[in-house]
Amino acid sequence: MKGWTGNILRINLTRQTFKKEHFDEAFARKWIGGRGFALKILWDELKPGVDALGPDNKLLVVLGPVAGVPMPNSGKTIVAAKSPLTGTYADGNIGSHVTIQLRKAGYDIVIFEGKAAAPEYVFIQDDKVSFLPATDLWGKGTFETHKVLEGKYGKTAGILSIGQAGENKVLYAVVRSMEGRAGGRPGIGAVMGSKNLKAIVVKGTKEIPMADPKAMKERGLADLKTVGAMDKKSQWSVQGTNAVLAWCNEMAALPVRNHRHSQHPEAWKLDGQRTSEARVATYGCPHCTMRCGIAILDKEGRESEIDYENVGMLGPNLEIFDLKQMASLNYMCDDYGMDTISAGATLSWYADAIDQGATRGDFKFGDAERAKQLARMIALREGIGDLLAQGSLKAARKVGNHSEAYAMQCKGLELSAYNCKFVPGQALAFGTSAIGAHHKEAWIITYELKFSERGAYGRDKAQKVVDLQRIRSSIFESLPICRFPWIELGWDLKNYPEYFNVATGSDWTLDDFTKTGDRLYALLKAFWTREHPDTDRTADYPPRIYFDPVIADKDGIIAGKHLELDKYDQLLDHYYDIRGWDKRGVPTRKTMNSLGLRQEAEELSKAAKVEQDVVPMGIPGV
Ligand code: PTT
Ligand code: SF4
Repeated sequence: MKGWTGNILRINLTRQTFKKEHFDEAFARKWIGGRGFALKILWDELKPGVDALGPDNKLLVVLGPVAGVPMPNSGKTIVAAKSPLTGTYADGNIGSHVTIQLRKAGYDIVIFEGKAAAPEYVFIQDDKVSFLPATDLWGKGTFETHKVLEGKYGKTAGILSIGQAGENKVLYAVVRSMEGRAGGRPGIGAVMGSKNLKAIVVKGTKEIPMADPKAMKERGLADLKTVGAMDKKSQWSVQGTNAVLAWCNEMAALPVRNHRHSQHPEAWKLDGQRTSEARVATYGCPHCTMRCGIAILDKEGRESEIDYENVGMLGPNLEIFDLKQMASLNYMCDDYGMDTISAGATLSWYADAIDQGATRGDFKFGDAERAKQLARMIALREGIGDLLAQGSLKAARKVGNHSEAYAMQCKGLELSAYNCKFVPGQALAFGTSAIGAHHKEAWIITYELKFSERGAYGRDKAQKVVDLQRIRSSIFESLPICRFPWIELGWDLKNYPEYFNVATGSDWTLDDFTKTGDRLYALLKAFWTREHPDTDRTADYPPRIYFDPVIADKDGIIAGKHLELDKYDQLLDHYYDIRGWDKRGVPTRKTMNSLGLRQEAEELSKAAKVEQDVVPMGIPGV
């Protein structure tokens, strides 16, 4: 087998044992790597209904055939597990030296099982694995943890760690890496904490396997220059991801005050121009010439690395327009190791619930000092922080009083920073994202607002969501590789199958990836269904308040507008029809069979007692 190492490292934390296993070429070609590998392994190895924070859940660190090779932006690692927030398959995509070091150590997959008896970290060095005490690191933030481990193992060592949020099993705790990278929004950090695993350190000395190393090197070095030049010319990384904030505000697509508004006159104080002017340092992932990590100083004078999602959710969404205060909240989320999107959305739900009289409390929109206290209380699970550590949906279900309607989440995961009250296609993208409301699955908002009719519910939007889910799942999350050269600079999508072919000696085209993307999306939804057997199409709805006239802006370019339920249902019908799923949003047996998921379809109907429709629902006249 070329391109893949073919090796799995299985580590049992309870027994402090490890063994090397192998996967074959058929498995590799069917699932590619990254998300594909993780999804299939978790489907096969996790019992349905397993406690996501119990020892029987498994934590996976997964790479793929182009991970760590010398090509543009190939420094990404997938972390995956069953999520304690959504109760289904979850993953995150992190820039890390782990990508290179783990491939050099000879592995594409590491599976952590069980639970360590006491806090520890694991050091993987080629064929050796050491289980080391982390008593001194436990209770420390991710910045200090990283510094200590980097001091011990060197600057190029691959290091993944959790902060106090992961230790205390905050349901949206992330895994952190390098100076400013974070991933695993749906609580992968909490799974790591539940295993008493503070950190993973990796060093490897072997060659990364490739079918044609010479061609890879020549083409990779040339393309690193090409992408670097494209970035310079477009000036994209001057503002990085936060360039989109001003556009969202202008287009009335910004989450302001828990999505109750979509624009704000003070939003400019946090926009890309302001954050790039305040820049004090720049960070990036390995093998990247775009380096989009912009660090600014926070209120306390600490370096805080910001991206659009962080700014949007901790700034306008909480009506905090003081750049340094927003940066402090961002720094705290990074240090405690919790997701900025879910933290921002859970805090804004709380302020909203108080405002609406659903609960009592002393937190108001715009109160940055109290927001910082609450962030600390969440990470340490103190007082009200214990409720807010569960995310907006679970907290709303406890509080009641109709507050679930404005918990801004889908399938339990909070929406990234796009206000979709009048953006039906992006609402569909969030609703149907099989891991919960994450923009990484399909970001159609720019297509929708620039090139199609806003407020329309046509089949083209459902098709666009499906197309993006296909590409993103199979190429970017499974190779795995950063999507920014393609999405931000327009570097041709065809490059990715070509690099895959150089790495593996194949002759794949984009169509092969599309088909794999459909397989992955069917199994992702099957995973959700197996864990939630009573599921129906409402699991693919965006937050209910988007359908309520109460959410409509009073003025501005979308005054009086909101989503319409009957039309959204039509859009969802188009989506299911394109996918070959039934009316409840469950992949039909026929569809699963055609995607090479015959065995999984059997397992699904047994485990979830789901009688799958044989014929996908058609839409008359379409
Ligand atoms: C990602 C999600 C994002 S996506 C952002 S900002 W973005 C938030 N970043 C956080 C952070 O920072 N600290 C923190 N404590 N929580 C955070 N939560 C949020 O997490 C990230 C970049 C970005 S910046 C984006 S869009 C792209 N995402 C990619 C993706 O998903 N797939 C892919 N193949 N390529 C991508 N490239 C870009 O990577 P999650 P990172 Mg992250 C500090 O992982 O779980 O998917 O959450 O990975 O290395 O930090 O790079 O405007
Ligand atoms: Fe990492 Fe940004 Fe480079 Fe992507 S563009 S690899 S997220 S630094």
